[in-house]
Amino acid sequence: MAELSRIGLAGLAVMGQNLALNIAEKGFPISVYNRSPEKVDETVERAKLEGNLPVKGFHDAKEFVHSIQKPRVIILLIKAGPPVDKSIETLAAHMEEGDCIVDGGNEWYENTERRQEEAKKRGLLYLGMGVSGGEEGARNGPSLMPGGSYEAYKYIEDIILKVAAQVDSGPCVTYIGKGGSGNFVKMVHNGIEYGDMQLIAEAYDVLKSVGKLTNQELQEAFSSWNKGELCSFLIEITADIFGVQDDKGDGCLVDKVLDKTGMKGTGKWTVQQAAELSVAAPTIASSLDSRFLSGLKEERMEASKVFKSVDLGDGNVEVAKQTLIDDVRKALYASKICSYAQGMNLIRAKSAEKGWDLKLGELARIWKGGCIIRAVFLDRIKKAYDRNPHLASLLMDPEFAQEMIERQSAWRRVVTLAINAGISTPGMSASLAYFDSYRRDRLPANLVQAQRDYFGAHTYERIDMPGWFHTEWFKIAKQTKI
Ligand code: NBP
Repeated sequence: MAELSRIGLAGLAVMGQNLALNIAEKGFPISVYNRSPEKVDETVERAKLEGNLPVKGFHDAKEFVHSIQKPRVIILLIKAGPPVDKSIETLAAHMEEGDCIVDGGNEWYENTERRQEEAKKRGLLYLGMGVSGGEEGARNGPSLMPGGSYEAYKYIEDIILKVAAQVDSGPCVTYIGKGGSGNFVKMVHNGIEYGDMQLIAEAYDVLKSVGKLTNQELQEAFSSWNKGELCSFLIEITADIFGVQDDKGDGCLVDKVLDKTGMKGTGKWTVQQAAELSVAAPTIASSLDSRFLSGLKEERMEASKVFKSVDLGDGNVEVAKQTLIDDVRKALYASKICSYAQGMNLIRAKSAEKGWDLKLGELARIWKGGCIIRAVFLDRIKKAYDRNPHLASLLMDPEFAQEMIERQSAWRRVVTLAINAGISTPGMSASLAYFDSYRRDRLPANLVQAQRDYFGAHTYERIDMPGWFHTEWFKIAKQTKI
């Protein structure tokens, strides 16, 4: 009888193919399966070419399942939603009690929780495992966020500890928590990624449109930033992008790319969850709004004609380049701290609601490598939560607070400059407004509450005595009206 594989993987598009090869390379024989058989053959072929890796391909679901040692573990890397349900139906028909399904897709956490219940009825264990790092991460070491059955996690722990990205503080994987927590954490990771990308795009816009930096100067600025506090995958790839020439015409390719951003849904879910849980996440929300507005390309082109005659400045401001580069770096860093504070607060709120007991510092640790938001900065976030696991906000950590104080003048200069030049910086502005609201002991919310009581008798509290009050604002105002 042929030797059984240690694990199976179904769904051999970009992510599945690369993760399967990664698992095989770490010494775990793997069986692979895909709805369309060509991808199975392609994966087996790649396994041969990339070092005769122990990958066995199957075109038949039953043969695939039976080729895996018991208790069987099958990782799914399939388009989230109904295709995952369909695949589970196909595969679970051949699985037995004690076997385990690991969904590695960007799934809505409630779908995972439903499937966990359904799997339990069949005697199967279930994990929802966020996988980040794209194609490259999947092949060479992703950040993994498994949540759900702890028993299933322990059964695959030896594999995922080796497959995950390795950093100074260990493999970029940990058992996240119960239920759909792995998917939820991956979703917020993606929301933070949206925020990071938007903030970087705004830094680019200010430097290019106001500072008149060339692509080469932009590349130099981003490369130098990547040697300091902003050192991260996204800053590194941004610097690279400015150096790529157009192979179909003159100049840099980035200038020919259509200014319309796509999306697959995790950013939207993050903002919806923030609203659901009453957690302010304005930086992440502004990144989503920016994607919506970017989609209105034709409308924006018409609007640019209508408003052309209005003198908005449009970047015609004289600035010293190096001073601007330094200011934008500081504005980007301070804005980023606010964005991560929002994401972490969202995770904490969900954890409290669901009783997941998520460890925020540990999440920052597993994002240090492998994933799209990997950054030196995450080590500092981990340390902030190590210093105080009950930190109300990252902004309240003494080290981050000091950094915000040191950067706020530059940050205000950049946002003001952009506003005066007619260049939108929704992420940086939202972060700054978040910071300014958070740090003030008195907000104009007193007036909003008074208005609510005026027209809706919603009552209000006072600053000088306990209790709830209602005032006949209308009557008093009419009596005293001049
Ligand atoms: P896709 O999300 O594009 O999904 C393609 C896979 O789903 C193929 O194997 C396809 O089979 C299979 N599939 C579909 Br579509 N409908 C199916 C059905 N009804 N029954 C069975 N299989 C079906 O692949 P991906 O980009 O590799 O992503 C996989 C998962 O990982 C997704 O949840 C994604 O959100 C997540 N993810 C992606 C990235 C990334 O950078 N791409 C990063 C992190 C996470 P077929 O070959 O027969 O059509």
